[in-house]
Amino acid sequence: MADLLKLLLRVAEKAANVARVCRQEAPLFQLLVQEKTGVDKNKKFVQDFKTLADVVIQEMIRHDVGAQFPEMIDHIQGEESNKFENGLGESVIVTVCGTEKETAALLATVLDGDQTAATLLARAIHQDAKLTLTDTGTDDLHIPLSPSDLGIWIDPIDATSQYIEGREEAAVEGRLCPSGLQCALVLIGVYLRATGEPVMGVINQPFNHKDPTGWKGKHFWGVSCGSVKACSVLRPKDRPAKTTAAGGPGLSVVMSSSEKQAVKEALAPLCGPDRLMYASGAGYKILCVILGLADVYVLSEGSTFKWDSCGPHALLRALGGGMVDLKECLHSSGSSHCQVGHQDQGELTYHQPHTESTGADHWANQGGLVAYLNCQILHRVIGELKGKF
Ligand code: 2IP
Ligand code: CA
Ligand code: CA
Repeated sequence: MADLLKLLLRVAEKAANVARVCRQEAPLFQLLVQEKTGVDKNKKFVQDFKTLADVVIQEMIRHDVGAQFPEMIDHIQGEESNKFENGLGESVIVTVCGTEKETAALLATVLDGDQTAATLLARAIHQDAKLTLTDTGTDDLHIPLSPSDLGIWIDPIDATSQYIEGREEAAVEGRLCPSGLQCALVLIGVYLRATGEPVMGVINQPFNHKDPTGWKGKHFWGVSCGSVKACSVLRPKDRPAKTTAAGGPGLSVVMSSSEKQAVKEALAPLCGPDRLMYASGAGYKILCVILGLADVYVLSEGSTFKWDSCGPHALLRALGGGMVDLKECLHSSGSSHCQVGHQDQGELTYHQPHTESTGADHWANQGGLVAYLNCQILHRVIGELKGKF
């Protein structure tokens, strides 16, 4: 299934191109922003936005993966619904058509007849992403998976609010970006339909850094399938010291700025000075753990969803870490998670909805989560949080 990984890297790069094109054209970007309503609304935000870019990206990924792996087409899910309402109140189903021209014509109906915008978008969707996979080593990978056993979760753009706001913050080497365009990510995760285990993940950061020709992106991938573990990011033990947060005084923890005060206070004593950090974007915070910019990401609420965590979770597992349901860990006795044979206790899974919930909450990570690379650190954090909130 190295072919699937390569395809996901390509479609994620295409998605990043679409995200960049939409931001480059200010009037186009204004046009694309629509307010979310109804049960799909993420309760966390008073104003949550849905962009046509989101919908278009998700449909493009579904289209491209379905074309190459027809066994997967009914098992590709994402955050967005492909129903879009235009300025005239008409409902349009957004799909990727056979040709660029047809897609442009369909998009024009969503964009109230704006041909320029529709043509620009359709071009980005139908363009073949030229991604040089030099750092990947994907050619030698033999991944023992069959498409008919797999499902996919897509978050076409995570940290939409940062994407829409579009602040251009200068990144500091070795430090995370608390907010800004860097926090916006394309997330694609592959899981086993039978067990819900995440086995492959791709993260594309469309706005990694800016050079004189514009914003440049970066991609990351990981595979964790039985004994096959591979990742584009170095394993923690192979990383040069100083480039990571690990090893300094105290732990480093990244959280949402809206995290409960009781959780912040409980974790502060574990952390070194300035190492209780805040950043936007659920996916970005997990990426910070993957890259060693933080030891753990702790979230006490059910405000993330399967599409936020599936892809990055696969990278954590590829590096020997994981992502657990916080509530489940707080209520379980002992520390069996690190012991042989119990590695998967409390790990998030991706195949079962919460049937009692409605709308997006169907697929929420309801018990909150902890993302980690080092199991001992996970235990210290869980131990510290027990009984505190
Ligand atoms: C959001 C986004 C938010 C995050 C929230 C996610 O996804 O990642 O940034 O909140 O949990 O559901 P926070 O930044 O406080 O962690 P989206 O942008 O796709 O709606
Ligand atoms: Ca998200
Ligand atoms: Ca999103």
